[in-house]
Amino acid sequence: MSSHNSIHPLRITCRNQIPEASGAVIYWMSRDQRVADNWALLHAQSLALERQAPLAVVFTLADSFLGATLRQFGFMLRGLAGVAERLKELDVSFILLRGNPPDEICRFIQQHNVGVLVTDFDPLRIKRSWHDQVARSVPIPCMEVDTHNVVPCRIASNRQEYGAYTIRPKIHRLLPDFLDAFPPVVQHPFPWTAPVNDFDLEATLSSIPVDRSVGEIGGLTPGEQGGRARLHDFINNGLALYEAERNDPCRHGQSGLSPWLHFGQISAQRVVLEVSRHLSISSSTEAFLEELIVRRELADNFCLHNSSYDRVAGFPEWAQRTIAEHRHDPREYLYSPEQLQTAQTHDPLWNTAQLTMVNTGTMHGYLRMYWAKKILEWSPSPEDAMSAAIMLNDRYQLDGRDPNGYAGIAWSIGGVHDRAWGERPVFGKIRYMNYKGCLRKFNVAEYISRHGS
Ligand code: FAD
Ligand code: FO1
Repeated sequence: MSSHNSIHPLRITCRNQIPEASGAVIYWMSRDQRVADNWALLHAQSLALERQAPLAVVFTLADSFLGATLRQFGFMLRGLAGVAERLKELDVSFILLRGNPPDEICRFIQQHNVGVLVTDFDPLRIKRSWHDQVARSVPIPCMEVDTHNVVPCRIASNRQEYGAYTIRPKIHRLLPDFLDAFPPVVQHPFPWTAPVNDFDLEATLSSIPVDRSVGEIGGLTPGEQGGRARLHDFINNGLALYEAERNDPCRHGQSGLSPWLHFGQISAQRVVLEVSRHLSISSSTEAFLEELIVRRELADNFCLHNSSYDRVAGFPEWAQRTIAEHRHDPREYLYSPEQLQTAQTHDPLWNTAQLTMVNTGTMHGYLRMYWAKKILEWSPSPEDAMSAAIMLNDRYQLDGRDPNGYAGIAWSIGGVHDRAWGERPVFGKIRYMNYKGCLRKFNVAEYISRHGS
């Protein structure tokens, strides 16, 4: 087999039963915004080479996307500018369409002689509705490739998993089959004939009608290059300390890779291949791979198999019951989403974490749990807590609007992937976290003095 057919067939899902038609191949890029290590792009190119057809990558820029602001659109578009440049060097056209994504893709396929559509897997509701609409509207085969997960989400499990402990053995058993090396994208010999406008980053950035009150984060390099640099810095300076320091918000013990992973600007499989290469499997490496592979793929499994992944209805039975029993418990403190957004609570640690997220676009993983659990405690209802936590998370986090976020918030507020704990007011049997617990875990005063506004 030529190297271009080396994609594992179980990464590919046919989204409609239409036989192949002649014409160009397009990869409708969305979740995995990178050229290197991208199985969807590699599959699209192998189809185009077999058919001796042109290949184009099409990105549909939605005018609004789950409340994203300039902060996230800026990071994404700057990364896409690098993708466009790299593709041009490979004689693969990059086409940016504006408007409602599924409508624009259908129109594009009608206007151009396109024979096959390849998309990248995404379990989010909005993306599945885009893909469903297109698959049933166009007269050509539509294929979905899971290039976000090491073990494809649809293969790891065919149902919602209870927790890391149930999906872990399934993933570990399949991992060796899917930890294969990536072939390169090659110079494409069949040029796209229709005229293509070059991607104009500044014009696009200044013309998108997004909320500009949440500004871009300086000091980060968006795109594939920035992701690779972050990875190598983490491997050289952070990996060995990961296990010891990852839960201490006063240390920089985490990798900081989530923005690049969220936008697919770096492949999780590439991270696994690189990390496993650099260190004999130490307990720190194992702890990191547990988060990167098992926890992350558990989040995709949750969003794929639970249509209420962002609602109280998505919580497990035991959590629904305990929430109902404690729905009318008196709340000692109550805060509106506006008071939370502006960090007007009585808790200096929570306020510091909130303001850190507002100002830097990120929050330490340990504090995200504490942050969300306090929103449950200080909101009038679990429904209010879910909408406030999701709104704030997706408005300010650079890595927001991600299955990891919906799963992380549902874990914190609704016990998803967790078990029942000792019963207490408001939380019921949902795992409780409090200030005193943080004092035991890390130097709260140091965190507040270092990060406080
Ligand atoms: P590292 O610890 O270096 O981990 C590396 C990668 O592994 C992460 O980038 C991520 O892809 C994955 N990972 C790590 N921890 C988790 C986890 N608990 N669940 C799933 N994947 C994980 N993650 C997001 O990507 N976007 C979000 O919007 C988001 N919101 C969260 C909200 C709450 C309330 C909670 C409890 C967690 C949330 N997480 C979210 C998960 C996790 O906190 C972040 O992925 C992590 O802190 C990102 O920092 P890092 O890349 O340095 O992580
Ligand atoms: N995907 C798109 O195909 N088009 C967009 O315009 C778009 C905007 C966007 C903004 C913020 C953000 O966090 C994600 C965005 N995505 C967009 C989707 C993203 O690539 C991922 O598919 C999901 O957010 C994660 O599953």
